[in-house]
Amino acid sequence: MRWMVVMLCLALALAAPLPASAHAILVESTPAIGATVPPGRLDLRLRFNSRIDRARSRLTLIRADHSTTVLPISAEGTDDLMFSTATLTPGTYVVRWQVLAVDGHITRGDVPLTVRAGN
Ligand SMILES: [Cu+2]
Repeated sequence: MRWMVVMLCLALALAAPLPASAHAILVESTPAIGATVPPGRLDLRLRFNSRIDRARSRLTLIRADHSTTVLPISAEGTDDLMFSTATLTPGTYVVRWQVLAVDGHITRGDVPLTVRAGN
């Protein structure tokens, strides 16, 4: 009986998922990375592979002259999403995301965008 318990524990341990690399990776961006978009209001949507702590995450808009603006992160949607909006004039931009995943790891990355009239 005792042996059975040991075997069962071992089986469960082997079946358990690996100690997750659950830190957040960007899986979808709207607009897409490198996209060209028309000037005006931009609706930004970033989707990650895991839940994130939006209160401790950050979106920063970086302009070609290196000036930056912190973008507001909307509270709508599920915890794996970040929504924001910005009003953009023609030029090149980078949206830099930094997120805290539920596993406590911070990840960051860039979504470069070009804003151009009359695409
Ligand atoms: Cu992690």
